[in-house]
Amino acid sequence: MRTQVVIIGGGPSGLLLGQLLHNAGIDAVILERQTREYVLSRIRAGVLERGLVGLMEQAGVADRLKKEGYEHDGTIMAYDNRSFRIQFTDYIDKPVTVYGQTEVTRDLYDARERVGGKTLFLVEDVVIEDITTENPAVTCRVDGETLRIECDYVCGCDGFHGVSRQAIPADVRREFEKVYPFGWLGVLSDTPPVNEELVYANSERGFALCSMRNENLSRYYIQCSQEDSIDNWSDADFWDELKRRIPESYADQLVTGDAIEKSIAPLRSFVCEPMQWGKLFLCGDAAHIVPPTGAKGLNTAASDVHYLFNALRQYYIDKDSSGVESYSIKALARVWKAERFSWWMTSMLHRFPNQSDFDLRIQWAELEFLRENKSAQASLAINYVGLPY
Ligand code: RFL
Ligand code: PHB
Repeated sequence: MRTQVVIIGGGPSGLLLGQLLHNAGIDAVILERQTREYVLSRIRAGVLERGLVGLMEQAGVADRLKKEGYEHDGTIMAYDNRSFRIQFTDYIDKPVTVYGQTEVTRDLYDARERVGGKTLFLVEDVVIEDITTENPAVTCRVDGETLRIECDYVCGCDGFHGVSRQAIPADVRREFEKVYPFGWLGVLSDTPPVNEELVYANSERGFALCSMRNENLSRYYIQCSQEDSIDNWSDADFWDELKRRIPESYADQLVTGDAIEKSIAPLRSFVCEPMQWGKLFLCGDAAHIVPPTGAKGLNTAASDVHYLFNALRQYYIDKDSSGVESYSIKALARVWKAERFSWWMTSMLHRFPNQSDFDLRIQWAELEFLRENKSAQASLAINYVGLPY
């Protein structure tokens, strides 16, 4: 088989890139290790930057997002049983959109089916071959058969645990990593959100976040230990702990119900440099991970898609290879700023083991400064709604 671009990974990055390429008349095959149903069962991001919404529009898949997404022009920060609001639009003329990653992915799969794009599911043993030559290929096993796909370029959109990153030789690849000494326990429930906007809370019992998907679907998170298991958390225990971590004014309003999903995610910052090697480009979580505190993971994957799509469009349509040559440099410049913001939000809002009284006072002073100071709020707002591409 031959195609122009092989995309490894049918998560949001791979699908969005595939749709943009399709619309530009560039042929791509997507290889996904799981089934579509499995990919759609992963509950992840909920907050979309304007840039991602723009890419969904550009890809022609934003109709439902426009109808069902909620625009938020502010967020609540809470600490010490008090809270304050940051109005993004006081500082930047853009809101964020609350619309689940599951729905983004569903819209992209539906669009891909409509246009008849080739997606292979349940692929195994994906191997990238001859990536530094003019004739790269990807081999894999599907339905017990071995398949070899020759192509011009390979896009590694296969997430943190994928195979693409490993195709960059170890002596070329530089990895930067910070693992945080805690995780997030998340619950999705068929209940109305406790507040119209997200509430990020620093409490002496640890971080908590109140988020949502729609008027009757809430998403809550609490900081937990790295070793914790969802078996240790009954629904009642979760709600009790959440109430202890958010200001009383919110706890009193909290509507509880059965958890329809419960999971624990580790928190990590990670960047791989470079993000390209020969004819291979890394995109999204395959190249970088952020802790979810700043809502930047999916959004940073989207900015990679923007740079990569433009580079490939320039190569195929304008016959100009300058974009494909500079992809890694352009993408990484923005990635590191998202890394910094996510690290800062995480450091300000969580309780760390062995935090001294000094560390706690500094954290408190950071939050006080943010509450009182317009420049500090502007910095949060500009980063949260998303830096320009
Ligand atoms: P994904 O979503 O991991 O998709 C990769 C796909 O590749 C497939 N795959 C392979 N396919 C073929 N062959 C192989 N060898 C393969 N290996 C893997 C996988 O099955 C999968 O389908 O990466 P992608 O597309 O780069 O997307 C990244 C986002 O999923 C991620 O950054 C966000 O979910 C992070 N994130 C958030 N991001 C935000 O922007 N805003 C948020 O509010 C937000 N909240 C979150 C989050 C992530 C969370 N968790 C669970 C880590 C909240 C949480 C709790
Ligand atoms: C979510 O709704 O899942 C969500 C929202 C904001 C974050 C992280 C996750 O910072």
